[in-house]
Amino acid sequence: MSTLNYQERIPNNVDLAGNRQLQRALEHWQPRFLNWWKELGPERYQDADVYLRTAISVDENGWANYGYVKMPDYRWGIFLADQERDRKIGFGDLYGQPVWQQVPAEFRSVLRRLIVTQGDTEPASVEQQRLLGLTCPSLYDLRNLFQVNVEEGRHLWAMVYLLHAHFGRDGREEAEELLARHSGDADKPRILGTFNEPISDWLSFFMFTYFTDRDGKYQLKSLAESAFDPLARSCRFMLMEEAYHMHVGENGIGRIVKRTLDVMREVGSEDPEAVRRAGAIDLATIQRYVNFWFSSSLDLFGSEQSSNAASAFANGIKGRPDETSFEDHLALDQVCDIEVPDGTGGMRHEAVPMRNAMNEVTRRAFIADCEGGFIRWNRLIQKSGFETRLFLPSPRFRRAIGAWNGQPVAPDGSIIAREAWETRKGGWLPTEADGAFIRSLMRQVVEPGKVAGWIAPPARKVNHLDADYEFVKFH
Ligand code: BYC
Repeated sequence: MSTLNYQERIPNNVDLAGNRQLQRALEHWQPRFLNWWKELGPERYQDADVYLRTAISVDENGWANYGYVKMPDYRWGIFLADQERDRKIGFGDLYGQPVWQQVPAEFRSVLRRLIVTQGDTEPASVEQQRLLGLTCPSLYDLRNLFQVNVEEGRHLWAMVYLLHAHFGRDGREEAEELLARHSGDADKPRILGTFNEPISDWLSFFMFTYFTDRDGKYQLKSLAESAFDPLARSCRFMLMEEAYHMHVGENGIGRIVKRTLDVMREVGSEDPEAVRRAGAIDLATIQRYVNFWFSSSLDLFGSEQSSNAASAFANGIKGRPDETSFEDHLALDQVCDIEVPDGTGGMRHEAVPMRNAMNEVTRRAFIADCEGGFIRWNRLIQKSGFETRLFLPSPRFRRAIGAWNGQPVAPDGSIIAREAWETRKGGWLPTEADGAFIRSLMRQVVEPGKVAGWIAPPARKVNHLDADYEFVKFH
């Protein structure tokens, strides 16, 4: 197992010291990253001591340690999962051939595009979340936010390393651009839609970490299958950090639901107004936020039919998540049944060659994975004796990419008239009034052990420490 070298300016397990040119290039990029972090990273708390985990090994057992760190001093580094000896390409036309340690010239531009797209999401999410610390519901949540943020920063490092090490001058230019585009910027926005949406409240943050970080999980799983071994190894290690981000989302939503149910019992009603008057978030509003973030995250998988996805699969560049669980790694003779609008207000089925449907295959795995939280939250609601259930809307609802782009579809999947969509969408998606109400709840709570009134106290510990621990020390 390779050790992580923390003696160097850039911690790494890639023997950076053995390649002076690359080391110098990355040391040149490092201060730019830090400037970006100070300017567009978490607002106000750069001097605070935050109880953070830092990777110390790439081994799944005991890979991190915990301690107080000022965020700008976090040891962002370059960590790749250990190399698998004699690893072979696991899918596509090149199945069974040795994986690549260098980028083949013919796949250079497509690999660069994927790495840049992946890399672009990481700083984007930090930018989206930069003001949340000012309204955190507890110190525990503040720490979790910062943990997620520093790790997204490290994931950016992972992609920047690949660009610098394998793509020469273009790679260095792309690395600069990753710090030049900004979430929501009118002139230089982030590449993918969801990463330009504002995350200005904690309900959105938990939805984002539940749904959008889970897109991250599935994209990273697909890239972890890549024949380009340094990319596969980078993604394998990123997945270990990513798991916690989704946990933050699931736990956060679960705690909100729990608090809402307590209030519903207190006021003896499911009535949204009554729940809001008592300072909690009604289930109908939670459902509207689910509808928004789930549909936005579905778009991140690309179109159901994609020649990009087909050639990425054929060429061994991007596989399916958990490729080994499939029997047929060539996927040449199979088809995937997809639903498309029939052009007359109805729907028809289309059989798409499997390779062209790889985005849809990945999206379906993501959707199935999203169900878990809903089973748990609905169990809580049921136990409390209430009728409402939270649910995932139809994948056809509010899509902006693919066959259902711009189609008027209700959350239950039925195709409706455009006028009906316009009049009813306020009941399905967060309205301005919802936003104003949620913002009115967002008041900072930073006394150890105290929690805002709209969310239940955390039940989970951080590294064996109880929720009333002083996770962030201000100065
Ligand atoms: N918004 O053939 P198509 C994460 C573009 S999240 C805007 O349908 P393709 C994280 C697409 O780029 C994971 N544009 O799809 C989470 C293409 O443009 P070009 C991020 C979009 O190419 C939380 C065109 O439409 N990682 O890690 O097979 C916090 C036609 O595309 C969108 C990745 O995404 C959209 N939603 O697949 C922090 C992995 N969707 O090239 C981090 C790398 C599609 O024609 N990316 N387009 O100009 C990919 O694998 C692919 O680029 C995509 C699209 C899956 C995104």
